[in-house]
Amino acid sequence: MYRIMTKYLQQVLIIWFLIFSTSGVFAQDKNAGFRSTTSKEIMDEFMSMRFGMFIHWGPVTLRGTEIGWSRGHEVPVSDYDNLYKEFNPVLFNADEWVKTAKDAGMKYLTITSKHHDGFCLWPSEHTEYDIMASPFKKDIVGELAKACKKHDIKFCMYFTILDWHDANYPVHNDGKAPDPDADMSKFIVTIKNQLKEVITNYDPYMLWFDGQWESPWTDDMGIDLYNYLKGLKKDLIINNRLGKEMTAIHSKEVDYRKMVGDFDTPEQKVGNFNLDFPWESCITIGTQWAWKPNDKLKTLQECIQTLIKTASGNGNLLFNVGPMMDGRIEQRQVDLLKQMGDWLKVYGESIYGTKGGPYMPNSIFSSTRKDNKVFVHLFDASIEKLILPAFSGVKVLKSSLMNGKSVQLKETDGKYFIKLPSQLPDSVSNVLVLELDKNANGIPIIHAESK
Ligand code: JFZ
Repeated sequence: MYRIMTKYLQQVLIIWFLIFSTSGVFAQDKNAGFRSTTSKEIMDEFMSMRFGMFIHWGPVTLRGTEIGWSRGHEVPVSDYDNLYKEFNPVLFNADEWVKTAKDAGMKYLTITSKHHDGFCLWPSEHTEYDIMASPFKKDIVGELAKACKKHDIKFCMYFTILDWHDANYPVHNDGKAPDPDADMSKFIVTIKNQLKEVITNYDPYMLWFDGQWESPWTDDMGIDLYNYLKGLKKDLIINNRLGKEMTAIHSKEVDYRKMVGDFDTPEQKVGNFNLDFPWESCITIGTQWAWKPNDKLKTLQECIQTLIKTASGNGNLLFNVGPMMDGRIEQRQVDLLKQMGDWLKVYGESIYGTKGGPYMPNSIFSSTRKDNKVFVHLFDASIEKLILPAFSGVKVLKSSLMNGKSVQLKETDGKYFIKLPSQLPDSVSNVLVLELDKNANGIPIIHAESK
C-alpha cells in the first residue's frame, strides 16, 4: 500500500513538474524572456565587415580628460557642465572623418551621440542640453550619417543608458546614494523618445548601448527597450549593453544565454575565440577614449595585429579615435589609420569576410579562413620555420606568402614543416596562405603550440 502510494505520488510529482517547468514557474534563467530577433543574415553581414571606427567626442575635449568619467573628478561638475558653451569645433568636417575611416579600410563608424555626461551631439527635441545650445549649432550626428551614406560606410550610434546629468536618472557618479527624487520611469520615456528620434532621423545600422551596469537599470528594462527598438526598425543591430551580462573589461566567463542584445562587447582587449556568438572588441588607438593631448599611441604593428587577432578569434574590431576640440582628428592618428588601410589593401582578403581558426591564436601566429584558404598570420618577421599540426582529411594544394613567393611545405607525421624565406615581404605583419582541396570552414579547431 505504502509502495503504491509513493509510486502514485511520484507520478503526480512528475506530471506537476512537466506542466510547471514548461510554463516558466521553474525557469531559472532570469532572461528567459529575451530572444534576439536579428536574423543570421544580418549578423553575418555585420561580422563580415570586421573593422569599424569608434569615435568618442564632445565638449570635454576642451579639457583633454576622459569623456563622462572626468566629470566631478579631474574636472569640477560646474566647469564640465558649462563646457558646451565654448564647444565650437569649426574645423569639423564629416566627410574628412568618414574618409579617414574609409582609407583605414574600416566599413562602419560608431559615434558617441550621447555619453555619460548627457550632452547630445544632435539637436534633440527632448533635451536642452544638446549641440544647438553650443556656439557650433550644427547637427554633428546628422552630418556624419549623411557622409557615411555618401561614402558607403555603415552608420552606427553609441548611446549611453546612464546619464549622470539628467535629474531623473538616480545616480550621478558622485559617490552618493541613488537620488529619491529621481524618476526612472520618466527617464525611460525620455530615452525612448530620443531613440525614436534618432532612428527616424538618422536610420542607424547599429546601436551601441553602454552604461547599463548601474543599479537603476534592470535586464527587464533592457529587454523592453530591445523589443521597442526592433519594433521601430526590424533589422537594427543592437549590442549587448542593454543587459547586465557582458564581457567588457572583465575577464570572467560570460553566459551568452543571459545576454540582452545581438553581440558581445569585450573592451580594451581582444575577445575570446568564439565561432557561435558574435562579438566586437572596442579598443583605443591611444590610452583614452576621448582626445588626450600628447597621448601615447599604439605602434603600427600593434594596431594591425590587434585587428588580425580579433579576426582570428572570429570577432570585429571597433577601433577608437578621439577627435580634437577644433573638430579634426590628430594627423598622427590619421597617418596611423592610413597605414592600416595600406596594409589592408594588400592583405584584406585574409581579414574581411573570413572566419576565425582553424588554429587557435597563440603568441607566434593566428589564423583566419575563407572558402578553400587558410591564412596563417605570422606575428614576427624574423620567423624562419614553422611547424603546424596538419589538417586531417584535407590536402594542401599550394602554400605561399601573400604578396610574396610560394614556400616549401612538407607533411610528415601529421605535421606541416614550413620553411620561410629569410626576408619576409612585409615589414609589419605577414600572411602565409594554405590553399586546400576543400572548404576550410569544415576543419575542426586545432590547438597549436607556439613553436
Ligand atoms: C564604457 C564607458 O564608460 C567608456 O567611457 C567608453 O565609452 C567605453 C567604450 O565603454 O567603459 C566602461 C564599461 C564598463 C565599465 C567601465 C568602463 N565597468 O564595468 O566598470
